[in-house]
Amino acid sequence: SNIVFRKDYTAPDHQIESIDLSFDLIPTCTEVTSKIIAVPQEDRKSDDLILDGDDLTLVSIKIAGEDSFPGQYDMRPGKLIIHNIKERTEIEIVTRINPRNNLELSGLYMSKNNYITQCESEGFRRITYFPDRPDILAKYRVVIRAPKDYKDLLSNGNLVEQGELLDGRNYAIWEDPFPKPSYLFALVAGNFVAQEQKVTLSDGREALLQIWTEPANKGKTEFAMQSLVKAIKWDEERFGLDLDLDRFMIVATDDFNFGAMENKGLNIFNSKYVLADENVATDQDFANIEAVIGHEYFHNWTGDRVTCRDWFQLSLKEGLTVFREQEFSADMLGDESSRAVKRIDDVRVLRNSQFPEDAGPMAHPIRPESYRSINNFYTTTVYEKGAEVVRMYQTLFGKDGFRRGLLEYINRYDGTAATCDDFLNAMAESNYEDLSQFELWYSQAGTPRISVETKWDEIAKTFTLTLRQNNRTFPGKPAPKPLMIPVKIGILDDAGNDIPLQLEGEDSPDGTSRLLILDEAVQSWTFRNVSTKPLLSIGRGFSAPVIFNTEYTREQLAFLARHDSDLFNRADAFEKLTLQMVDQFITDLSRRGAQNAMPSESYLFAFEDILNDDSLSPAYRAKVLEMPSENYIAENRVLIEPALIREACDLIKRRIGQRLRGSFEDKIKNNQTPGLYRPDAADAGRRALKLLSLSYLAYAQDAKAMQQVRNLYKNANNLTDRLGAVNIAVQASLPIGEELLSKADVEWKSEPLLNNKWLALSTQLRTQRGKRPTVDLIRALTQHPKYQDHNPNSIYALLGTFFRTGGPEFHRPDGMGYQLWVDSVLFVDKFNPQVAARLARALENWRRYEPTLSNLMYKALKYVSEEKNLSPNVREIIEHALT
Ligand code: HT7
Ligand code: ZN
Repeated sequence: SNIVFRKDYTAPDHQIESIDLSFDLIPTCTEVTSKIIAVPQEDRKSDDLILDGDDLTLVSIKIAGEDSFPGQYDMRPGKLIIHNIKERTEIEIVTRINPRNNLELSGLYMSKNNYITQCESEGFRRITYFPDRPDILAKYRVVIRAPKDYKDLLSNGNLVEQGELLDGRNYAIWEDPFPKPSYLFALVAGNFVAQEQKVTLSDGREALLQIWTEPANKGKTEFAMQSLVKAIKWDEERFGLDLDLDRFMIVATDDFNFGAMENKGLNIFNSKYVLADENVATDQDFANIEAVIGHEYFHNWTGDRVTCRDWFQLSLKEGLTVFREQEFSADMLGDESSRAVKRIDDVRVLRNSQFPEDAGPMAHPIRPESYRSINNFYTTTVYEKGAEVVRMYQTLFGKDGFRRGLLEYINRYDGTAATCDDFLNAMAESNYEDLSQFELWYSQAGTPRISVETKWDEIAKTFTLTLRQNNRTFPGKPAPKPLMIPVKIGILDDAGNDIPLQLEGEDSPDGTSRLLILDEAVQSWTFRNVSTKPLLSIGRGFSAPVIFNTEYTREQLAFLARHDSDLFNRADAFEKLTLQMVDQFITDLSRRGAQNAMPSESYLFAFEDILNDDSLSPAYRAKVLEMPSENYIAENRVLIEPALIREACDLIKRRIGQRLRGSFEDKIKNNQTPGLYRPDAADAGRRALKLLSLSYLAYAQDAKAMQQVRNLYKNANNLTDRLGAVNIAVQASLPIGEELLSKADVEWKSEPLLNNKWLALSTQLRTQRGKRPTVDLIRALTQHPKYQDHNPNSIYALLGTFFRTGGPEFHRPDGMGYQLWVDSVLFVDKFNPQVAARLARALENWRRYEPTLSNLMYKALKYVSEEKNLSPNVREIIEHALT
């Protein structure tokens, strides 16, 4: 397979005005008839109409109503080329496909006996021959015929007709009034129940909302429906963007490669982002559902109405829509402290998974330059870093300026396929700003590092800040240029108050937070009237996706953690303090005999201070005091030693639990959530602080805490607590860990959502001396009835979680973890290359591990690379990892 380059883009020679599709649904032999109107473009380079096709059986072609004859068309691998299309021409193509065999879950496939489609990014070509590229926008009319036991036949747009055919089968006809790219096509057929609701839109129109699920899941869609209504209202209020359809549908399915899909008017969701009640979903799941429902809905404008010219522009819709989703979730929370929790969470995702990507072999700009398989580029760089880049426009221009720019972009490009440059220009022009340098965020990969230097002149009362940016260089690429980086800062005085900020040349101070624009390699700013010893707070609210290399002392970090008026930076200072301590523990432990190591008194003091600060919300305290993940700690070290990281973390948690017992017990007592379960932020925050406290006590092997964990499991009226209890028990290696896990195995009724939770929990079992290695258990669990061999959610829950978070249980010096990785990647690649490629990424940062492990990882990668029939998806990941 070939590499595709962004620079090679050329506009299509033919547009498709409309497509009439008809489906005769049969599991192993569905017939698809496609009638397209092809329109040659004035400035075309060729009269050949090039159609894509993958895994199709061609039955017949008619051109302009006539049966085709030899020489009128040619077949090439993956292409059907129809010659001599010099005028507007109708072409009818009949193909056969096999949805039952489609385990890739791309194109038309079956989930149990229901038919589902997934067309982004290149699935439509697995349904019929078509120019499957996002800059071809056509009007769709769809006829679905299915056996009479298929009651619900859905597609995009408006239902124009439905009924029974003479032979007793059912049919439905749908028409989508909005031209769309093929990747937004959707079809669903099956037997569902629908939750329905009507909403009145801002212009007085009424729209019908429907959430379709299998009958067994009736009653689990209430929260998703509320989320959808909130999302509709939010987009109206924040951006003046209304729902443009009379009907908006969501379908939930258990078999899905990704989170969800924004097909026009017919969103298809992984059921874990739709279905919820207190027994199958945790607080985090509820929050995710609100976010993903919002995300897909917001795509209706940013993705569907304005789409992408080519797949290199993916971040144009994804970065923007993630940003809109983040703002929506934050607005649903309201108060400052909850908003800070959301920001901390989003930044953790970025630092935990995007920073390593940007520092590793798969690094790419948010607008990639080339790919082998576009499906490998649905990455945290394109999504989350892309969202940070979009956020920077808002940081630069304010909410009003951002809204003006977004609406200008939509006005200019409505109904068309746009580029990242188009977005940038709309933003720049509607805010009268030159953003030519800002463009580099789209073309340069790597996380910028900024060194920070400060100087206080006590006599002159000036404070000078010098920032120096350093961007990652890539062999064979031009040297990186300085980026335009918005840096939000504040300065604290020695009592912890913000100093009013007055730059040299200004007549009077203006505010206590300032946005500095760093747009050169090195830049300095001098502030006046700084009469007490100042302490800098930098990158407030995480104003840019960069790393600040600051050289704070422990005391300074503890001071910021206590006083910074910016809640994000308070948390950040505390995190830095924790990371410093973890480093110290690792150093001590590696020299052995350091089992007595203790966190410093000042650390414990800062910790307890936050824990007991009732002016901070429980959610915020829980978020700040949670130990950084082992992966995040690894990311911050030069050499990764998983066993040492684990040992240090466990020991620190044990010590904290021992020392702060009283405060933790107090938090457990005071953060109960009696009465009916409510998934709102306030109650969720209390549960989080309670579980956090219980967890530290469990690490201290506190007898009372163990009893509390057991009781919590038994008496909980919700899954957050129940699952939290098992999680604590297994992670803290409590004697009851395995017992609770087996109880949950039996008691959690067979339900895909719960099965996957249970599988993921099992991966957290710690291997104890003389006991069966966890890796053995994971391998054995691939035969467990809760595990579905071909189901992506199963694979991610068990294998994905283990490879990503398994720590020393996965990174074993005997290589058994990597052997399971090899076997899994090769097994999954045979039927679902997209999912296999995601699993494959677990080893890409092998170079950073201690030599014994990195050697074994290298061998595992090499072994996979020697497999002859590797999919292009997995091949691309492995090749990058090895070069
Ligand atoms: N736009 C959607 C992407 C998606 C996808 C991509 C590749 C393979 C399968 C997929 N399913 C959905 C999801 C989104 O960002 O909203
Ligand atoms: Zn998206």
